[in-house]
Amino acid sequence: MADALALGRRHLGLTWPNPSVGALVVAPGPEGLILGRGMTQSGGRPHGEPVALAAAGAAARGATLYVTLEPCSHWGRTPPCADAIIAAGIARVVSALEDPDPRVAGTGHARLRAAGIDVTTGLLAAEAERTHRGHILRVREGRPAVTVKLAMTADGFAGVAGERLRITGPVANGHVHLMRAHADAIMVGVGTILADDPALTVRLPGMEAYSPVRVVIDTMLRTPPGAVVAETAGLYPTWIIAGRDAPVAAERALVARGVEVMRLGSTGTVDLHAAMRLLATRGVTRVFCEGGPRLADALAAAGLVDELVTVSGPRPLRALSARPGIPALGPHLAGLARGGIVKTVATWDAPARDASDCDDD
Ligand code: AOF
Ligand code: ZN
Repeated sequence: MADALALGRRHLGLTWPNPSVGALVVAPGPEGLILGRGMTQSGGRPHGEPVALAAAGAAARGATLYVTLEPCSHWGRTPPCADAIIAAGIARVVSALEDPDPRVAGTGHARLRAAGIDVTTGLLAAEAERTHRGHILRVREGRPAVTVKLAMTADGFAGVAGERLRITGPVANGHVHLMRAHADAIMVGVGTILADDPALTVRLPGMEAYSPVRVVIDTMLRTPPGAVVAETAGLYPTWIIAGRDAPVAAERALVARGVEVMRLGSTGTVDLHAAMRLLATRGVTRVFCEGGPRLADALAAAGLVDELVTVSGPRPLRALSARPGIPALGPHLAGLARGGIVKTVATWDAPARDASDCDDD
């Protein structure tokens, strides 16, 4: 099951609105010979099980299927996975978790049992819940799972107002690109666009297809039409979530670049709960928020942070700027971190040798 989970995690970020499910067909007997591997494919179909069954072919008859989420029992673009498993002659199914999707919700396991298959559930359930957290939250709460990532200096600052700092080096940046790849959407506040003009794409060799949708929270549509995220909206989707009172002319200029502007009814700042609901409606299951610190803390205040990742640079702020810094963790995020509710992953690496080693984001 651990192998099936690892397999499924490889397609996180590609399969939304569907979960990324891993499946292994294993021969009966103590050797545990793997006959077929599968995971949910880009865009969410085919599901993981038929891919693994096809790889195993006729050898699947009498074999065991390990699967990280309950096989579906509903008709989508293809027949239910439960039917494919029965037709392949699988003798035993080991499943990590019941699928909370109301179209499934136990009926997949029941269908397999009714066909005489030996079904075990709950193996590595806690780990499967972590892997499928985006899917579970979208189904149960109508919102995506949210990871907040903040880069910080060795002494805990996110930067200084109006100045662009290179805080982290190439190893940490590679780590961040991998985390981006496994998200469905990258979110930033407009302040980050104005300060850094980031690209917010995945620039790892061979992983370009993993670039997520870019989402900017921008109440008054201050994103310049010349910003990188607007200029490249034709290549990588850019969605800007704005308030009701944002100027129409700004919207037109952004839409002309291929940006999708979504207005929420609220006046004042964007209602982050409403923004998350909107993203879930659009199929987003995993959001990776890269700041800035104000948006990150507002998400924490709204109870919308599931995981906090801090990426530490090697230098203290005074080595980077003489100006007063903005603390990376605002009061609400600091509270979450202290309470241990949120996992903190620290990455530290050597300073970049020169600017070309640094990430432009
Ligand atoms: C599986 N195996 O690999 C995945 C499943 O829109 P559809 O028809 O593709 O169905 C999507 C639902 O199927 C999704 O909400 C989730 O409940 C389940 N995903 N099920 O048996 C898979 N990805
Ligand atoms: Zn299925």
